[in-house]
Parts: sequence; structure tokens; C-alpha cells
Amino acid sequence: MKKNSLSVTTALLLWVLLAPLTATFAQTVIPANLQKNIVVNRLPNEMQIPANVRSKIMIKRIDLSAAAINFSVVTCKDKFHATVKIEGVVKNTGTLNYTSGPNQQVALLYEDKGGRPALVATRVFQNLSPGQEVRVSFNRPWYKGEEFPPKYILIISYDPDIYLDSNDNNDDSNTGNNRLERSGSEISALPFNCQ
Ligand SMILES: [Ca+2]
Ligand SMILES: [Ca+2]
Repeated sequence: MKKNSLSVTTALLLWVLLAPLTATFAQTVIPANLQKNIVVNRLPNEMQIPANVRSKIMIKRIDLSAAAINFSVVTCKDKFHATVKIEGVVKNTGTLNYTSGPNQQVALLYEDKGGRPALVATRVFQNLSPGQEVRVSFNRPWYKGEEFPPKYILIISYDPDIYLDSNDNNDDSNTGNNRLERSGSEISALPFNCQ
């Protein structure tokens, strides 16, 4: 009995020590073929459509967009302290199905503290029908008294070879809407209604 409770304690202790590491790792998984575009402490460069395929891509008008960044209160401690959820929404805003390989596109959520971006969550996805969405999120403690709250940046990142992979159903025709920003000051403006 004593041995059992000891091993349970050990397992619990290990879980407490390792869970945050596992959680951080699980939140920011990036497929190998996407890694050369993505750095955890710098925003990736905007994707460019190669000139020789541009006219063909414009005909189909496949388009995924960084559609929204949502802020919500998960639990609150008092009027100034809460755990909040920051959620990015990627949406197929085109009129055709987006069909692709399993590791060719990822939604990235960055937290930027005064020009120091950090990748805080990722979501690898694959196919999206028109109007369909995929979400990437993370939770963090929030204090309203923070003078300069971070901003959040949602980015859709693609396989560097996405326009050259012989599949024109994953060729985003509008690279100008693949990034969205929202200031964390809007989180501080939310009511923290605690019981
Ligand atoms: Ca797009
Ligand atoms: Ca392609």
C-alpha cells in the first residue's frame, strides 16, 4: 500500500514537472517541411506567388484567410486577474474546396511583446471546404494592470513548395490576408466578472 502511494506520488510529481513542457511542445508542433519558413522568435516572411504561375492561380481564386482573433475569459480570480483564451480563426474564404497534403499548411499564433514575437500555438490542418474554419488557441494568465499588453498575430504559413507541388487546389490566390493582428489591450477591456 505504501509502495503504491509512493509510486503514485512519484508519477504525480513527474506529471507536474513534465506536463508544462509537454503542453508547450504539443502546442507548437511544426511539420519538418514547414520549418525552414518558421522561427519561434521571428515572424515568417510573407509568401510570394511565383510570377510564372500567378495568372493560373488567379483563375481558381483559392483563398484561406486569417479571419479573426478572439479573446475570452476562461476563469477569473478578481476584477483584474483572469485566465484568458486567445484564439485565432483561419477560414476558407474562397468558393472552392482547399485540398492539400497533410503537413503543407499550419496556423501560427504569435505573442508580440514590443517587437519580441514568440510563437505560442500552432495548428496543422489539411483540407477546408468553403466557409470551413480551423482554430488555434492558447490560454494564459492576464493582469489588467499591465501597462503595455502584448499584441497577437495570426499567420497562415504554407509549405515553401506549395505553388510547385502539382496540386493547384492548395494555391492561395491572395497572400495579403494571411496575417491578422489584434492588440491585447482589448483583453484588458473585457469585463472580468468574478463571483
Ligand atoms: Ca489568403
Ligand atoms: Ca500547389
